[in-house]
Amino acid sequence: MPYETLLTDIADDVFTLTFNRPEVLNAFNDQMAEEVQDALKKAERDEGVRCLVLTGAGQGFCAGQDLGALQGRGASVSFREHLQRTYNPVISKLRSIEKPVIGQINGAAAGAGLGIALACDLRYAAAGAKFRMAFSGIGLAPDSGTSLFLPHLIGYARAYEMAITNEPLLAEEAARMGLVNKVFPADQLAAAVRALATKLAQAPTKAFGLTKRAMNKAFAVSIDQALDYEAHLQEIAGKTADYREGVAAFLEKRAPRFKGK
Ligand code: LHQ
Repeated sequence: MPYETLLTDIADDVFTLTFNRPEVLNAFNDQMAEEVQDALKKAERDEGVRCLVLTGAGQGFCAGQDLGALQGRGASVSFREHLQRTYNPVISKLRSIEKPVIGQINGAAAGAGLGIALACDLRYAAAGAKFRMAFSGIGLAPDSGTSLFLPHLIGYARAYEMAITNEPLLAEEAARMGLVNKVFPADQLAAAVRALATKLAQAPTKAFGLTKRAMNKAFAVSIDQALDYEAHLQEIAGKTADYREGVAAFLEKRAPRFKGK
């Protein structure tokens, strides 16, 4: 398939999607958001796909929004619209696709990239992979489903702590907390995921899809309601001076000076 920001592959009924912007740890630009949506829709429709694997090329899994690309678009961007057009459909699709989705977390997962990792059904991670909320680092509120999935996985206090300290969590600790299913040495991760994915793809995947539907239903707030509410809050956070300062400081590689405004 002719994607510029992704690699895709189908083998043994397993669809593998690899984010492929390794120079920015596979951070998202708009093109990548469009291409991921297209690839997921096709994988959902394709009866020859019975399990999905998401991973990243190079050192990272996905660093969320490409801050350079966003900065280049000036102050007029509506974050609500941005989220509704980019990450929200991706997260929503990952949850509604009735086939198991495995996150092969080869490296850092941050911001919307963490949201994508958490929206997968299972996470197998490379030893040392970093999980970071990242939003508060640039003066923003959580989006991409992180406000819903993270407290469910690790409990409110640890989720809120991760959000406000912005400290990265390493794969080993993430596994102890229940955020990651299993950790592997980096050079064994792909083989472990492949073994699991090929096994799942030959299993009763219709029942697996219904299991996912049932467990989605058990969220007190629906996934789409949570995504809409996040987009509303991010519209507010995106208009603050702290957000502008946070992104400028990141790109200038200096510590931010936040004012709480
Ligand atoms: C990057 C990025 C990046 C560009 C690393 N962009 N270059 C979107 C927009 C609208 C509304 C609000 O919501 C959203 C959703 C979001 O995702 S907002 C959050 C955006 N993401 C971040 O703020 C993450 C920032 N990055 C990090 O925290 C760290 O880089 C992580 C934890 C991902 C990785 O840490 P390290 O392994 O220590 O790598 P590094 O920091 O040295 O980064 C390696 C390179 O990647 C570096 O470039 P360089 O030229 O120096 O090698 C970074 O500048 C670049 N990079 N993230 N998001």
